[in-house]
Amino acid sequence: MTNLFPKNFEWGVATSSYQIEGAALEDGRTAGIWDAFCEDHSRIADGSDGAVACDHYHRFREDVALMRELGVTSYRMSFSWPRLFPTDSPEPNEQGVRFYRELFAALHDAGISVMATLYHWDLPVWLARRGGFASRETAQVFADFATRLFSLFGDDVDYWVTINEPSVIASLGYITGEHAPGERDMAKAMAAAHHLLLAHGLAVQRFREAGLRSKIGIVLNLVKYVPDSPRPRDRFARFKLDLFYNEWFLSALGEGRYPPLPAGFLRRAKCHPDVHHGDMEIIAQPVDFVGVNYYTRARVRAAHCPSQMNCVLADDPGDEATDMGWTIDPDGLRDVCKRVYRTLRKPLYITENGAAFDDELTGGAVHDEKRTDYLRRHIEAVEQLLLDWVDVRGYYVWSLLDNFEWAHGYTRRFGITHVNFDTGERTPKDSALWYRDFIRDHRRS
Ligand code: PNW
Repeated sequence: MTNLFPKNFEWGVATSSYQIEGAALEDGRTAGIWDAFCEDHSRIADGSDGAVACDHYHRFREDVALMRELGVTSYRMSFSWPRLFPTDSPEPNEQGVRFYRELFAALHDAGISVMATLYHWDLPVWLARRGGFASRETAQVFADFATRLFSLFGDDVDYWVTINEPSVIASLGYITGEHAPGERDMAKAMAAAHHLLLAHGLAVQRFREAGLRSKIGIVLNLVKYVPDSPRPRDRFARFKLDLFYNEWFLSALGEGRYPPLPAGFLRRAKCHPDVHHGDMEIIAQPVDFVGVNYYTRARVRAAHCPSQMNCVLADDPGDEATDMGWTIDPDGLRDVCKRVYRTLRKPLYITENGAAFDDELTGGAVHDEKRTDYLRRHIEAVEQLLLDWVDVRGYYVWSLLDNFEWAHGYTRRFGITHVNFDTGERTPKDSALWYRDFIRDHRRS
């Protein structure tokens, strides 16, 4: 069989700090905005939080061993900001630094490369008190944080990611309030989106100044939006969601400008972000790669809903969906990657792709055929992209482990490894065994 995957293609798995680490208040870590958000238990489906999660902080060696068994070539993780900088002092928390050093050493010994995200939603409460990303100052504080991490971990990291999914932070964190910090304010959402992009650009600038050999990029979540019907109002609704979730970020990063808006749109609502002279050049600074998180396509319909631009998501009857209610559409991965590649012209990594299903652990195994099928079909879409001359250089499954799925708590399982949240016990699911065999048959290094 032909193997289209190039040499050095990264086959990976992904996680994030708050979703797996636990040890929330141990070894000097202070609270982050997710710890604070979860204190109101009504916000999380099962009233849970990430205080223990997968206890990865204590079990990371076992988790690296799992990755070694899988034969992955790369691991995408994120740093916990409140673990590394529990207060606004520039001195890092030594115990936090030690944890990531030990993790990177273990990965290095296993021959696994590291993709490290600086910000995967774990904002310290001390910084949230100063306004978090709704405040412009946070972009500067983030740049200083990034600079310290570049000097602490330098080339232990192969790929740096500045920000994970600015569009999801802006929408779920600041429009719907489903995620921390739980705001419902369009003006704040637009400000946060701008400050997240600015933070990204400033960090890239600092990275170039540091002169590291590793690479840097950003991770975007792209959704393939389709209109619920060919009616003009549904097509306009689709256009609006696509504008704010996808095009806004692509245009800023690729062209150094926000897309033109339909007349009077945000300005009428006084929501357009306050863009200072020079901001857009900082934002559009060249990156080394772009990470694409892709899960689903979504149908959009016009409806009376002023807080959400009069757009709502419609059901996708008859189409298969995961337990998140997300429609399975592997072709959507092709569409969004082609679009990102066309606008940004940078090597792509699929930095997250995966599915939540209600798995059952029986007799020491999890027969998760649906997840295997999801992964197989999306990896086939990646092969198609290579045939379309799109420069895709890696694919990371979300996630290595079942973990704390934000507002859904532990009720949604994305892992290819089952986690028993009472005992912490890990069991590779059938999908993990399938992925292991697939990598064995396709890696070429
Ligand atoms: C991504 N949505 O988040 C995150 O990067 C992960 O931390 C998360 O676990 C994963 O996807 C699965 O949800 C998203 O509602 C969260 O559209 C929500 C949405 C999209 C992405």
